[in-house]
Amino acid sequence: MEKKMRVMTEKPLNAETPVESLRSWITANSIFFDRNQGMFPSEPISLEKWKLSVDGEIENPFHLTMDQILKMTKVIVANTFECSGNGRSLLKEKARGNTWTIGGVGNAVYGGIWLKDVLQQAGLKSSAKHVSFEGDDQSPGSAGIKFIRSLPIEKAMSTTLLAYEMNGEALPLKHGYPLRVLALGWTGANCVKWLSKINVLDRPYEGFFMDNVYRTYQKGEESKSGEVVTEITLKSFITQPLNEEELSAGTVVILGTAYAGETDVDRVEVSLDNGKNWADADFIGPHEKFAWRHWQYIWEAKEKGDFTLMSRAIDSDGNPQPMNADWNVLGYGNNGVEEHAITVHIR
Ligand SMILES: Nc1nc2c(c(=O)[nH]1)N[C@H]1C(S)=C(S)[C@@H](COP(=O)(O)O)O[C@H]1N2
Ligand SMILES: [Mo]
Repeated sequence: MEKKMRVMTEKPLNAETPVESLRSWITANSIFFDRNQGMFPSEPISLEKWKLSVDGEIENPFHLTMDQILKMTKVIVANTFECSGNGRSLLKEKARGNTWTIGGVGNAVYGGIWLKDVLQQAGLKSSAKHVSFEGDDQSPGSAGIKFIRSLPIEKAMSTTLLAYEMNGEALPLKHGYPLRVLALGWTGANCVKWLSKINVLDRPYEGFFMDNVYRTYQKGEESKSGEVVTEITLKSFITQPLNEEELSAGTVVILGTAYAGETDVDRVEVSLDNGKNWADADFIGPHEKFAWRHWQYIWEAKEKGDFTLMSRAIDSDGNPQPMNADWNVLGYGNNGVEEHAITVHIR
């Protein structure tokens, strides 16, 4: 039976995927986390009315209909996608925002077109340095401002997808129907839903959702002085057993996941004694460039007692997942090993 999502706010809808559902390599559309700044369209827009406009620092401003998009070369990509604020409520020092635990992440197989194919058709001028995307939310954001985000031209011209399909179905309404941006390996905020306008710019887009949020800054600093949140940080966590689960002595199958944005995860280690000793976990399941890697570790739990379990990922450049996350005012990018530790009771 499918577990229920944990709803943090109803209006707008912000809900996280239950841990149990993160054990599957593909996260089903029905259970994929929801993150909305505003109310999403109440019903799907008719494709006759919808079009994507492309404008700005380009030779030929034009627009594309869905029919035209569907005739372009289709790409299928598995991508793990995480909200910048995922893990926020696990930080030791409280940070402002939705109380994500670990379920603000999921992995899906998307179908769509490369953004670069659209931009090449547009003919970029030499002044083209950033690309902004506008979403068609209803009254978006507490600030009542359109959800507009930009990406640097290098990301836009390489691994950015415009997706119209999610796990073999039309992109669900909640997730951006009919078309959304997917900056592969980058956090959710970089992936505008209900995409309607693309604007090529000579500088980053300036606006609320670029400058006031989705930046890492410290207390007493201006939000704009912080870095924009881009790539997903190296992280692993345990999905089985659950935190505070009571288990019988014997074989315990520890399951988890690990991901590193645009980088590859090389290894995952597990500790059964609060970080004193570590042993290698085994990868299980598919290995795709932008997708998480699931892993398992078989624990012969002989003794009764309380145990603190941890996992630690190491990326292909040899960087380990940090023991503690770098704190920032909005609590973005919590990838700390300790913050994600769980306790289990062997009875
Ligand atoms: N138009 C629009 N796009 C958006 C948002 C939004 O509020 N409006 N939220 C962003 C954020 S912060 C995240 S984490 C992802 C969430 O996508 P999902 O709801 O499909 O999981 O969408 C991003 N794109
Ligand atoms: Mo997000």
